[in-house]
Amino acid sequence: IIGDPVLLSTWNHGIPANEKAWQVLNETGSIVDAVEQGVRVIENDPDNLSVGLQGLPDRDGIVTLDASIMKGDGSCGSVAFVRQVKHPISLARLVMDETPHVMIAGEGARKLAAENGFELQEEELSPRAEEAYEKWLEQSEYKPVINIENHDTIGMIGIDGNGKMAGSCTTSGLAYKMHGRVGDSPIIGAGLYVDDEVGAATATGLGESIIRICGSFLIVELMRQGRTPQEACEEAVRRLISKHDNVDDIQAGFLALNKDGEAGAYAVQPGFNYALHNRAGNELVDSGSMRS
Ligand code: SD4
Repeated sequence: IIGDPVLLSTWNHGIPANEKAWQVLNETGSIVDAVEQGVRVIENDPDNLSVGLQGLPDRDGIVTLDASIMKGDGSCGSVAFVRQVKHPISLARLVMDETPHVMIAGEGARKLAAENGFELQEEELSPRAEEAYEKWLEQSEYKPVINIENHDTIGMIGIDGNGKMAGSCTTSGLAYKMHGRVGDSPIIGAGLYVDDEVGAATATGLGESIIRICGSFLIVELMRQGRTPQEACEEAVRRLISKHDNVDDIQAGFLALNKDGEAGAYAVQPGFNYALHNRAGNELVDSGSMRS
């Protein structure tokens, strides 16, 4: 035994996701099963407007999902711009475990799901998404509102008691995005990165800003060079801000966990929180931010 298990998940819904993941880790001993099953709870949550098929649609009124999963040995899988698949995280797992590829997108991902017995849903907006979309159509203006429209992607990273790490990330992406837009969540190194030798990181917020700096990979590499998880997250936020003329309308938040089970978190704007589960319990923590 190297240490105690730790799970970190983005936002309030990190609490139920961690709860499930902790239970799965206890039952199966598998950290990758834990992070997959944990975020599935949120993919199933009818109230979540940023994860799963009940999420907000793109500007054409279509819900398209992105997800990724990674193990600390470097294995990874992801799906992007996929329609109708209820559990994209499990499809990402299938890409990792059963195909020679890392990333499958669009119609190919939906076909892969259908061929492997995944539940596909009729394309229909959830009542809450429908209502929000109708309202958006009145102006059809794309102005992301930080911490409201772009809130609630779930990213989870964890370590088991033997030093094995894994992470997962799943989202319906930015509300009212252009059809075909892919965010950071399914891009290995942007929305998620895990390396057993060092640690893990995941991201939430404006995907475009996270992709620019390879946010999650950057954080893991900074930890490799000796930064604490907290220092690494703060440096990533600094880097992100330095690549934009103006971050007034940009929110992005990062979570990091090192192989000693130490956690860190930081965001551009106030309002980012996460759930941390260890042997002591499962609690919500407010992250610090560069802006006040
Ligand atoms: C994206 N990063 O598609 C996602 C959105 C998000 O909380 O994190 N929402 O850009």
